[in-house]
Amino acid sequence: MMNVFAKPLAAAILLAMAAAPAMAADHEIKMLNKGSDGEAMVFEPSFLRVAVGDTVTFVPTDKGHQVDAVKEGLPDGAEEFKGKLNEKVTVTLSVAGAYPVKCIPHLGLGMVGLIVAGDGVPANLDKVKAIKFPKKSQDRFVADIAKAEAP
Ligand SMILES: [Cu+2]
Repeated sequence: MMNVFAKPLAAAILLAMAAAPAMAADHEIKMLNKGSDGEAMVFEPSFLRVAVGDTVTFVPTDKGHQVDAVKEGLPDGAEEFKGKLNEKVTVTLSVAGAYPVKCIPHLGLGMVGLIVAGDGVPANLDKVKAIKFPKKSQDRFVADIAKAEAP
């Protein structure tokens, strides 16, 4: 008698566990005057791939930085975000795609980054590639885009 009920119950529990979404993770990106590679004015890491639904926290480890989404490059339907100077900002990446970011005070010094939510080549990558930054930022951004294109 026990087995008649236990088996479907066990199956139901397994199914529920498989269907439950994985716990969303939080990832940290530091805003630094000097990166661990010796480069000045960086998001570290400047490229990051996360799961859709994860959060990313931009930490003002050094003073004088902020983070802005580069809105013209965001995935369709993604929420724009804009941090104040020295503000810690947490963003939920609920839409799959690439999220370009910049630090306004240091845009001329190369302080940009790219976060990809989801697997594969992001659907909005052409939009991201169309963004034009000052040279130092553009050079770093192109390197980040190459990482976004890698599986
Ligand atoms: Cu900065």
